[in-house]
Amino acid sequence: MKKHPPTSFHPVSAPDFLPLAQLKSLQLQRLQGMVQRAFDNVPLFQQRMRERGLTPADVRRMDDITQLPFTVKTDLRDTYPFGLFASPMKDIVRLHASTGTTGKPIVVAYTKADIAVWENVIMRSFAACGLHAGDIIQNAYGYGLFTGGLGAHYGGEALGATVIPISGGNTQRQLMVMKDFGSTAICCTPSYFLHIIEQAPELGVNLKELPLRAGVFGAEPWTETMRQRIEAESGLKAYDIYGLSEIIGPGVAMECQCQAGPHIFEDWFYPEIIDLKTGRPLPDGEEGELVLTTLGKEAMPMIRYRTRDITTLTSEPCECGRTLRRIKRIGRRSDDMFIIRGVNVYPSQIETALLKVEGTLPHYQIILTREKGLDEVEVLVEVTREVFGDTVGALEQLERRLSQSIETLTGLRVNLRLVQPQTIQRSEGKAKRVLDQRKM
Ligand code: DLL
Repeated sequence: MKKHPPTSFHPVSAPDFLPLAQLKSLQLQRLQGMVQRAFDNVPLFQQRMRERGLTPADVRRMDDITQLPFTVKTDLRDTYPFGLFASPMKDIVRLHASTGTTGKPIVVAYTKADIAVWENVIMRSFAACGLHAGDIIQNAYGYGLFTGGLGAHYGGEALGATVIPISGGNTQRQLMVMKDFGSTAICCTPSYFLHIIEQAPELGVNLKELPLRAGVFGAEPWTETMRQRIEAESGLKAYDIYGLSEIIGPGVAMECQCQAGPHIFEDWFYPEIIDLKTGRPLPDGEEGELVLTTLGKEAMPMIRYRTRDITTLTSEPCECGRTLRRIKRIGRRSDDMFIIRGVNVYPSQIETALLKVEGTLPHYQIILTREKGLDEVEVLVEVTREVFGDTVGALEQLERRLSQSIETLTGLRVNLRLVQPQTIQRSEGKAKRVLDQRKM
């Protein structure tokens, strides 16, 4: 294994260590400004506040946030494209958009000050995992309307690191650049890095011999076992970065070198956890939906945005000394659960079950079909080249072990099919795990 430097401190990280009383008073001051701004400039927000008999003056303490109305994804769609903007276009210097699978994209906007906040949280994200000036960051998040590429880019430069804006895809070139330019860090989705790992030997690259020491992985759910697999096979340390376009993009939360769950940059993004059904706030330590409020966004303030991401917030101290609370890695969204024959299943549970068994990569895809009114679930799993060369008996045995593992974890009997390496389509960005053919 490669040597990793001890936990380092970078001055840009100072706000990560604010004494709690100071952090809380900063949050309140910023929240009050934000609510006023949204009230004055966003008709939908003002209308919802009035319906509740509220004015910005009613936000006196941080707890008052629970009285404020939620914002949901459909609000962005219904006011497409610019209806939630709180700044005139002359002050907006950047637009990004997230497409999603159905309907219109959602559009998000940034003023110069918003871009500065974004740069700040990305610098703090990189610093948190031990990167600094002198590091060479290969940024393989997609550049364009997706927030990943440009988001990570400017924070990397501001930190003084060398950023390679390679964007996603072209794995052969990724590996060549990684080797020839001596990249010390890579930013991409964990599923795409898995693909890089798999291609490396074929292109004569031994990742463990390269200077690469940190992976900044996010934009999609991944599991702890996936982290272990990635680290064992590449020799780098894999860190979880979380974010979403509606709030800013990547950099809402990031793991420190303790790798114990992402710290939320709470001085800019205020987190709450709510009960999925009732919408009531839950105490730290309980699982629910993450709700985020931007505390400094000018162009598009988001008040109590329901992310649909399921997690737990913890205020337990982290060994790194940061006072920022952490979230548990986000393994699922409230809207990616599928129900098969009455059993609720999340793709992350299938991933965990597959990873318990050796011999898979694990590239997998879940296909849902309906035959004569009965739901069926088929799980395609790619096996390694070595395993695929095994006897039919050995493959059947592996198939049985995998479906048993899924059944034990989810209670669901699935049709499991082992497929040859390279059969499941690779994504340069977010992996598409579930193909629901029932709706078609
Ligand atoms: O994915 C921003 C991003 C870019 C984050 C690069 C990290 C790295 P969206 O396209 O708007 O923005 O998708 C946001 O992706 O609500 C989560 O469901 C999921 N997601 C993002 N990061 C993680 C993560 C970007 N670390 C949606 N773990 C979010 C699990 C994640 N899910």
